[in-house]
Amino acid sequence: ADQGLTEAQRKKQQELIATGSFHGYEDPPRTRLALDEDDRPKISLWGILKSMIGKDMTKMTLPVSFNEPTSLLQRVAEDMEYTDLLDQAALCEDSALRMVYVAAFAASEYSSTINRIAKPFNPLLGETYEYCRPDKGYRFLVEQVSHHPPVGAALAESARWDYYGESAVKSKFNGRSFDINPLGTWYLHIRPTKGGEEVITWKKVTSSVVGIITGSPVVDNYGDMIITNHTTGVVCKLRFKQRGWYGSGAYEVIGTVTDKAGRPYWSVGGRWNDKIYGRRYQSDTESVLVQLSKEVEGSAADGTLKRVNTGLSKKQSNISSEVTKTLSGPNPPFLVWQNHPRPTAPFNLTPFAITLNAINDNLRPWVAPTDTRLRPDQRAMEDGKYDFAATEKNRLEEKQRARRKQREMEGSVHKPRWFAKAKHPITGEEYWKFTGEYWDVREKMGRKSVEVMR
Ligand code: CLR
Repeated sequence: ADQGLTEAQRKKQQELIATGSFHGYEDPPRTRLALDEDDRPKISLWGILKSMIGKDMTKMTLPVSFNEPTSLLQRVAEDMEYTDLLDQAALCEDSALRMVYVAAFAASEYSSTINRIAKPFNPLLGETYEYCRPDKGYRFLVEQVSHHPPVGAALAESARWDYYGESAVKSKFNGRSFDINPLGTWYLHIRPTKGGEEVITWKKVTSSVVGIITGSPVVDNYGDMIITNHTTGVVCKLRFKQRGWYGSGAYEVIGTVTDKAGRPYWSVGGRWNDKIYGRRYQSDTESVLVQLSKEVEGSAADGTLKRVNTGLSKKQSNISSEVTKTLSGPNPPFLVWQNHPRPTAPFNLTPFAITLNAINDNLRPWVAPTDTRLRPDQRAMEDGKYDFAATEKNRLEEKQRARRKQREMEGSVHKPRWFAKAKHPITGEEYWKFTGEYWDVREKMGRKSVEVMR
């Protein structure tokens, strides 16, 4: 599998394999939950939230039926759904074009928020979550390093890239909308097929639950995202439009990629719930790409690409002259990203999210005792045992409180197990540095368990 890999890429891949990261992941990812349908009681969000104006999420006690059977740590892992884009980014020879794929990746992270009006489980302090995909060639780890405020430290690694950062959110219900402001910086190291490693950073935009009072809540994601390549000076300014009245502008994202001198090279545009296109920069270009994502339909990603490039589409009759002109003109747009299909599923989970909490006899001996997969409350929720989920959730949170009291009495502080604070060599910001131990310890402990358990 390491054919065509550069020296640096091969070295990383060897490291992933040598540390046994993929042990336990022999079975294909899960495709469905035990439950066919979640029969959670439908309670009005406004009915329960109206007494919580001004509160943040950690201070809200909500009935467990407002939860979904994922944890915030697993929601971070959901960023991994479209890592193919990062592999493609590494293949680009030109740093500016590479940015188009990175921008699409940064936007693709929001596609999973569609129809997910539910509260993920708040991770316990010290809780971890690992997720490996031998078929995609990456491993992922996240640890809850602080409880108040809640902070997760994450790192994903693969032959062609590393992705890491801090998942810390400030949330507040202001009476109309429930706003979630991510604080941390996300880092991407790309090892391109040609040229040296490049370091790229960005911060996530605001997520907001709107339409609470009218009884049709939806998640909106909006704001300006600046994606900076610190190595080459390439920048992408990506704007997530805020949803307007009657849903105008919903999901729209547009951006321009500039080089280190500020010259525009590429345009990016589309909708984060559907498709994103790229195109050589032209002054008129971004709104056309958004229009394109609305008018040109297609199913298979490359199928669409072909149709778009030749200007042919099933829905051609509905295509505006503006888009037709773009398709047949110079610098035709190309499809960069397309959302995976979303079949109906319990809790409206995406097919990718369904894979996250799976555990089987192959994996059980390898995961850390702190892994989210072992949380009984979340497992009960996933199986539709909501009352048991609620009592177990209470029990675990009480235990956590007792541990905190104990620490306070002893005057000790919790120390994260797998990450440590450090100053970032490139941005100068404080960040969570992986201490490098997790996978080695996992391999050692896992081997022991396998010996005992089989
Ligand atoms: C958005 C993508 C970011 C990581 C992230 C962090 C917090 C998540 C948010 C995402 C999506 C929306 C979210 C939020 C926490 C709470 C909120 C799940 C995944 C839900 C919709 C709030 C539900 C409201 C309750 C009162 C029921 O990279």
